[in-house]
Amino acid sequence: MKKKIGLFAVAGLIALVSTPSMAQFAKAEDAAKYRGAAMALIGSHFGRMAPVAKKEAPYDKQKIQENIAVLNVLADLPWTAYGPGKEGGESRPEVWSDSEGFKQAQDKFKTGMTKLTAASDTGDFDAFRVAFGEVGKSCKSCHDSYRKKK
Ligand code: ASC
Repeated sequence: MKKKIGLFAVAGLIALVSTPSMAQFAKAEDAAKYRGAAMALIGSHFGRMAPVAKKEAPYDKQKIQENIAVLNVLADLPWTAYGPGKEGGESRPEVWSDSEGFKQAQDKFKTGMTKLTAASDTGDFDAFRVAFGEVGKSCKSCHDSYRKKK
């Protein structure tokens, strides 16, 4: 019995540190830094596929798939860091005042990522290019509405 409780405790601890939805931030500033860092990584992994989509670099099915696998992990990270009272950083107040619209923008991105993943698995360059463009549009429209202008 004792061993079983120990195992549950370990499993619980792993879930606590590894589940993004469990992420906790002591200060609003910490949350803003976290989502900024996650967005920067998403931008890097998304942006490195741009030359391929623009036909400036060769299409390599496996490389694209590997990159999209990383992106699929990163794509879940920023959203838990926009909780109540976590205003600031590059976020516009609309993230909180229009939380429904912000949620829809997240969903558009996630749907786009699902389609991009499926397209990249086919190995069809044009399918990849079109799906890549759609995700890019979702990034841009969300930034236009919810990110502070630089
Ligand atoms: C990126 C990045 C964005 C989007 C956007 C797409 O690589 O950092 O914000 O793509 O430019 O339109």
